[in-house]
Amino acid sequence: MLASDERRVVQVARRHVWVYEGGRTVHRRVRGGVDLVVGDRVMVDPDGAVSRRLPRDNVLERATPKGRRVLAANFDDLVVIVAARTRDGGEGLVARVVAAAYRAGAEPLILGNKADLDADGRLAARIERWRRLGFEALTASATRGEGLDALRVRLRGRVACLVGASGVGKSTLINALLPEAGRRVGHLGAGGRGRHTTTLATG
Ligand SMILES: Nc1nc2c(ncn2[C@@H]2O[C@H](COP(=O)(O)OP(=O)(O)OP(=O)(O)O)[C@@H](O)[C@H]2O)c(=O)[nH]1
Ligand SMILES: [Mg+2]
Repeated sequence: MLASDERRVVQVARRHVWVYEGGRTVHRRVRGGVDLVVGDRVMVDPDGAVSRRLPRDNVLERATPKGRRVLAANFDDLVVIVAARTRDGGEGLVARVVAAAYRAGAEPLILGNKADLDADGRLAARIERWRRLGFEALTASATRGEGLDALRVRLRGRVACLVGASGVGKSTLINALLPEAGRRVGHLGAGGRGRHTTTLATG
């Protein structure tokens, strides 16, 4: 929950942010020295500028040659998306994101998308393997709408951070889950080479 003068950052670009307030996304300037990521809770001054970041409950970090970089903050669920017939980072990426979720004190959720392309059952077998290991893992088809009801129920009222390789269907999923997503979703290019992107959705 946010206090009345608190806002949630859904998108960041240098000294500008977009914050979710009153049911829509509003552009705000950021005062110098305030470093923001998607998910940050901020205070807005009477003149409309963002002047202060509230303490972060948790963060998603990425190791870079220059040290650790914060990618997102204040999320309940960290969802790692893989997909049938897609270069998706494999089980190594899933394991890294699950570990990051535990570090952040967030719930990891593994989502196998493009189930409609899974004629050979490879995706289903991967998801089943994670389930047998005790992890929460679901399958879906963002384009066909399969599995989305379960996902909606699971994420309702929570803040989810979606992570996955380019092309696994993050944007398609968000658009299917939150048709009004333009107002509630921030996208963040998270890889040095843009290989992964991070999306934060507030439900
Ligand atoms: N067959 C099938 N195609 C899908 C599904 N979900 C997404 N796609 C397709 O996969 C492609 C990539 O989807 P995006 O939603 O753009 O993927 P993304 O993860 O947002 O990719 P980046 O923004 O590059 O990180 C698009 O052509 C989608 O239509 C699905 O469930 N089934
Ligand atoms: Mg996308």
